[in-house]
Amino acid sequence: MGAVASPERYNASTTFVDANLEAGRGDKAAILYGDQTLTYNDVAAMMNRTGNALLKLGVQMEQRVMLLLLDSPEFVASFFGAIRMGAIPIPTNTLLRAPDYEYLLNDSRAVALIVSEPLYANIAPIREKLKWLKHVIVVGSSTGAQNAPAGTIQFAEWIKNESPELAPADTARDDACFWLYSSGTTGFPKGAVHLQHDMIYCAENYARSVLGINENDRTFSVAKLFFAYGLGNGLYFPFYVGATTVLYPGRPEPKPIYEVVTKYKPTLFFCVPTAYAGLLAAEDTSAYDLSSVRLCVSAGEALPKALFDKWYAKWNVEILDGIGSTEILHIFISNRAKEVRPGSSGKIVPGYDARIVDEEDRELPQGEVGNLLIRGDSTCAYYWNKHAKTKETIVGEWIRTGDKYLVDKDGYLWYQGRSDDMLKAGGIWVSPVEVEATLISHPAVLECAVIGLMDKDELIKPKAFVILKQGCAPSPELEAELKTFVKDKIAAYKYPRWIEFVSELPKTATGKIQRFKLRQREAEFAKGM
Ligand code: 3UK
Repeated sequence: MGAVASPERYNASTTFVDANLEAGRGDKAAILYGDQTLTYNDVAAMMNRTGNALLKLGVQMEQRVMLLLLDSPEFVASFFGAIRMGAIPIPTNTLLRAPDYEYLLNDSRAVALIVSEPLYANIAPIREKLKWLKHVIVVGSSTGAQNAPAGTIQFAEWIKNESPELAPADTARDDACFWLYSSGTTGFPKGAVHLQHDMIYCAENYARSVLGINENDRTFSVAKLFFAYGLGNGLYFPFYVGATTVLYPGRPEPKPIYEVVTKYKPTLFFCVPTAYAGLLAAEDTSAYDLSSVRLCVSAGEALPKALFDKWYAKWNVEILDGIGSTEILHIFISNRAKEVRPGSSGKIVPGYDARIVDEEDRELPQGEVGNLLIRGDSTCAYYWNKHAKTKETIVGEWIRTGDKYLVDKDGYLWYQGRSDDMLKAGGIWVSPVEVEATLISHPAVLECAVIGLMDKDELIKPKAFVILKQGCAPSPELEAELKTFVKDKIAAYKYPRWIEFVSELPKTATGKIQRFKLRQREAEFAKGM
């Protein structure tokens, strides 16, 4: 199980592009983008032109090329074009700020940056501080070199006269292929180095085995391509089987998401829990049609049972929750169609093994909460220039996920929070996730976050920050009701001793609640008292 054949000399671009031409799919739609359709022949030509243009700039094997791109054909051509000529693309979060890009460009020593025009404003002010960056290529809606900002190259002009043919670089299956930066709770982001053989491993073991993806599928990922999650969903999964991907460059708001689904009729829909909640909260959905979708997928954070149920009741399609990570590249534990246990992450994906261990790395009995370790051949080789972090995280064949899990007697794995966000109340572990999931099932609650807070005896107890749904007003009665509600649903010691009604919660770019920011805020508040 899980062994995926890739020869010793192997360039990943051949699996995801050339193989489709060889299978006779050259004229088949690979990408739907606005009113454009790009066939697999078009993708191959654009990839090779981009690879040739990088070679002409003097970019060498193993040099890094940062991609700061909206979901678009240029993303696809840049990603596979760089891989093809042996350079290393780094798909990068488009929601960050100039100082973040300064760090990422200098840390990676990228020699070229390919950036969407609207995002260039975050690069222009830091150009002087970029020690290694030589070339900036701007993807604009406008054509003509004269329109590119000063000191940049215009993408369309850049590739226009290049040859559509390019032999793949002579890379090995274990060569670096691409990097993805992953941010922890502390310190700078870490560049996770993925190898040439990693994508095919996830495509075969998760996309084909678990989702049953095939050439008749059409994918749409609300999560953008620069996320490890979106990169599989919207690019190398569909390309692995010669399916079609729908790329949407805009903001993932409920209205455009529903419009894209209704218009392009995807069969596989990939999203994150926060966006599912937003889609469910949208007011009038009568004009939208999701009947094309055979499966929905959720990852990035745990999908509460209540969301699964509401979505199923509304759209009559299951959401398969699965957990993945940037380091492991894609989903390694997942629910399966018609075998979903809502609220769980599902079962281990073929090609991966899980261990749940205590603080001394001793295997725990079934049913006990412990640290999740994973083994599987899509795991990154190491973190770039972060030897200590690499050794802390990757131990032989195993990688520490930083997640708390338990496994039930049927092999379903249940997420219990991050190891760094767990709290104890009265000496007993409380999972903030469990308390949150309970609160969310209350009809007045839209979103919430739970952290540990010191009470007057300096003992940790749970505190909840609650965003109410539109039309619900904060009141002492509601506060009391929510406490009782939780006390009645789960163990009494878990109920939030304090509830603060708020209008927003601090979140990462991926939509994960930043509990540490709430803890910081509470600490500052206590100091000031
Ligand atoms: C958490 C989940 C509970 C968990 C990702 C799918 O999220 C992805 O990667 P990141 O590096 O974060 C990894 C961490 O996020 N998490 C993700 N999914 C779930 N927790 N239930 C889930 N379903 O703490 C994990 O360690 O941003 C997701 C595919 C590829 C990915 N990189």
